[in-house]
Amino acid sequence: MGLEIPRPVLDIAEKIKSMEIRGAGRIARSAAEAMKIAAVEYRGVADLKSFNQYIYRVAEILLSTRPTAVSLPNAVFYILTGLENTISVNDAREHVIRKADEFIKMTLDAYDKISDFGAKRIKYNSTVLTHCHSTAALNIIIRAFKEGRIVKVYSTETRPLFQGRITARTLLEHGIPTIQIPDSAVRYVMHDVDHVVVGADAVACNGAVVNKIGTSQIALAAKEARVRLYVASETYKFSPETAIGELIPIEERSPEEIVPRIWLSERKKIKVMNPVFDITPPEYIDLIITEIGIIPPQLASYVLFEIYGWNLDKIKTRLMIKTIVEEED
Ligand code: RUB
Repeated sequence: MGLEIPRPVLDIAEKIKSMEIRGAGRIARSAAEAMKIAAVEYRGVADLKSFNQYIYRVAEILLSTRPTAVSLPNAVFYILTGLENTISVNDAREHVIRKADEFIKMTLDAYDKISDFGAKRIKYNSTVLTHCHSTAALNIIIRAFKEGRIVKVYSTETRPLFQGRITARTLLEHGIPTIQIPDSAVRYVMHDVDHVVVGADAVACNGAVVNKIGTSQIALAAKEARVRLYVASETYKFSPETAIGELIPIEERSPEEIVPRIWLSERKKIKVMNPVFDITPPEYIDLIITEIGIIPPQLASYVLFEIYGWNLDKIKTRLMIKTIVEEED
């Protein structure tokens, strides 16, 4: 497509792909930052069509990094929406910068409200279990601890990449008594747990939650033990496409995250599956805690329609932009 994509933009895309930048919220903010850098660094001709082609190309590169966290396309489409009404390159550049800043601010503001709403749902003297590393879930846990509601937290290792260690470190930094457990010990400790608090990579229209692999097993164990499971999810993690029947793709990563490379050689011939997210059905979720309020999962569609409108026009616009982005490739 002629115009070179700035190195810092490609670096962000690479870091999302390699998971140096990870977690749905951070992925979305980094993508917004990359769009902003791309707009600032545009050195092409002063022609709106060229700018748009360039920015759609940037969008496409970012969208191709990781498939599951819907926060990523939601960030990109939030920024692109309205670009069609701009009248000059400067106007378009400013649009992208303004919307990227707006999106980033909105995501950061959401943490405060989510921790505010969420902490109140944790009973005093509770033991909480969390999985993977979710900033939204951690915000609730940290706030609840400060309010004297939490006495200890079980944090799963989260194999194969051990994001649970980031969680454990963060909890300890806040002085929260933390017990790291292998993922397989969840059912063993569940009798000692009052609440499970996890994050989300995507929330479907029917209230199903996509989160780190293992979440649905934890939900199963929680339901069996009658332990309440709360999902901390900003509204930009709700998937509008699921309102028109689209499915959320589940990322599969390299087998080498699971077994030594030598196992994969012709001689050993072992097959490896490494799905990194799973789907927890709404029946296994007690509440979804968003920045606009707390909902039972069955009301997820209300959140979507609150944002995108009952007539689905905004979702259609979004799909239209998506098509343009894909065609530009
Ligand atoms: C991270 C993960 C997190 C959600 C929510 O998966 O599943 O629970 O992304 O995180 P990965 P946050 O490590 O594969 O990106 O609340 O920080 O957005």
